[in-house]
Formats: sequence, C-alpha cells, structure tokens
Amino acid sequence: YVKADRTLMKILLQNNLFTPPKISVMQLFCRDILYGIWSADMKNSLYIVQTIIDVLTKRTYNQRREIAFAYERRAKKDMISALKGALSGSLETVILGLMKSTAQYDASEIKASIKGLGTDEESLIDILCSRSNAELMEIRKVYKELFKKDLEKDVAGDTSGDFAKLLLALAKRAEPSSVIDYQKIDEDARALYDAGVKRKGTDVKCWISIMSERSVPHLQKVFERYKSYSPYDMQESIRKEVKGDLEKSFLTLVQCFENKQLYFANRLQDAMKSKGAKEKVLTRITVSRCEVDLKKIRQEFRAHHGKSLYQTIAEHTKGDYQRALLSLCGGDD
Ligand SMILES: [Ca+2]
Repeated sequence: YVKADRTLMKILLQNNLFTPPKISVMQLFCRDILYGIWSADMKNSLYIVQTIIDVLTKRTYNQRREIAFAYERRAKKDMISALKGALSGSLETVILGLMKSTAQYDASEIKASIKGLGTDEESLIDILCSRSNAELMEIRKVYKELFKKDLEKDVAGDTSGDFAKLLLALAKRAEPSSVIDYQKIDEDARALYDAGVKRKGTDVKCWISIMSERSVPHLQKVFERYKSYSPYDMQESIRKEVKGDLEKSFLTLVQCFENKQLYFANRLQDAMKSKGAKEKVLTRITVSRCEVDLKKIRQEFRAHHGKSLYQTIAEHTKGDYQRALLSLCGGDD
C-alpha cells in the first residue's frame, strides 16, 4: 500500500489537488496524516522536509498534538522519533520545539541551560526575566511534571550570589496581578534611588524585592516617578550600578516591564546582526512566542528597525531552517 500511497500523493501534489477552495478542517486533518505517513515512508524524497515544515508550522500546538496522535495510531510509531529520523540540525530543533507546549518548551530550555557542567546564563536570563507571573507559574508546574524536580531549586543550585537570589525571586513569583498601589509609587521610586544611584555600592536586595514583588503596571509608574529623583533613568542606573549577569538580568526585566514585544524585537535584531547569527536566540524567540505575541513583536520590529522581521529573517538565514522560520513568522509587514 506504500507504493500506492506514494503514487497517489505524487499525482495529487503535481495537480495541486490538495487545496480545493473550501477545504474542511477534517480534510485538512486527513491531509496532514497522509502527508505524515507518506513522509515517514519516503526518507529520501525532496518533499519530506518541506511537507513536515509546511504542515507543522501552520498548525497550532493543539492541532500538532492531534496530528501526532493520529499519526501514531495509523503509522504505529511515535511521530517524534519519525521527525528525529527525517530532520537534522537547526530545523530539527525548531520542529521538535513546536511539538512542545510553550510552557514545556520554556521548561526544557531552562533545563538544558543548567544541565551538565557549565551554565548558559544568557538563556536563563532570557526566559526567567521576560516571562510573566502567569507564564512562570505554568513553567514551574510543567518543570516539576517533566523533570520531577523544583525549578527554583535547580536554578538556585546552578547559579550564585545576587544573580542566584534574583533568579530565585523571579522563579518564585506569585499570582499575576495588575494592582497599582498609588501610596507606594513614590516610596518605591525613592527606595530604588536610595538603594542604587544615591549611595555608595548598591543594595541589590532592595532592587530585587521591588522588581519581583510588584505588578507590571505599578512598576511602569515607579520607573516614571524614579526620574524625578535620579539624574539617570532606571536602565541607565542599572548600567552604572551593576555588572555582568546581574546587569543583563535587571535590564531585561526593566525592558520587558516597559515594552516586552519591543524587547523581543530587539533581541531578534541583535541575534541576526551578530556574526555567526545566534540561531539559538532566534529559534527560541520564534518558537516560544509564535502562539503568544509574535504578531505584536513583528509590529515593534517593523517600527524600530526600518525593515520587517520577515525580510530580516530572509536575509540572515538559509535553507529549510529559513523556510520554517518564515512560515512561523507568518507574513511580511
Ligand atoms: Ca551606587
């Protein structure tokens, strides 16, 4: 039946019969399954990789899960293993990332960055300092399910000093809130100033507690008020007061409090501009935000970098990896 399937698929593909004007969800779904089985059977076909990219990057996570279940029922084998067999390199990383939920993906990225001897501080900062309270609560839950360990303990065990204290405070963040405590705006702004620019050295503990315990709208008001005390705004103050991973962490936090999608847009721009394009960052942001806020990130990118994200990806990547990223990006702006 494999041979028959192949012939059928070829004819359908060549004649573009897979895209009738009004295709139902069920038809789409069957097409995905057929494609999947066909792909797994035709290891050397040029179509395999393109098919996998086209099917999986244009579905939601829930649809991808359904496709995987259906695939496993019909092909009697695990789709993840089939994908690993058919793909390699950067493309494999993207596609396997898409087979995870956003929280599973973030949890796995954190795990990967502390696994082994060294620590990938940049990845830890990228994730822990940019995710919302609600996202972090979900990541914490999923981390425990996947790795049978506490996220906070793992992160604290792999870092040290004030950097560890900051990450721990972020990983432990409680229920999301949008409360603005008008009584405290002035108090917090002054405390941030007194703990940093005003004194010799920096009271990092004070900065950590304010930045990890207040709501985002509250902090936006605090940073605004901060300027009436300090000659430097919050970001400049951070650059003056702390260095290294701590500086990067606080900057990421404040940039995300102010405009998270702009932060991601800038990270994408930096990752692609840097020599030996930082694929890791590019992949992570695209995969982890494609179902969250990639559309808004695209808007910020266009507004601040004079070119669309789509065009920039097209210029700085190549091959199947590029095809997958462009498809996730969704469109040109
Ligand atoms: Ca100081």
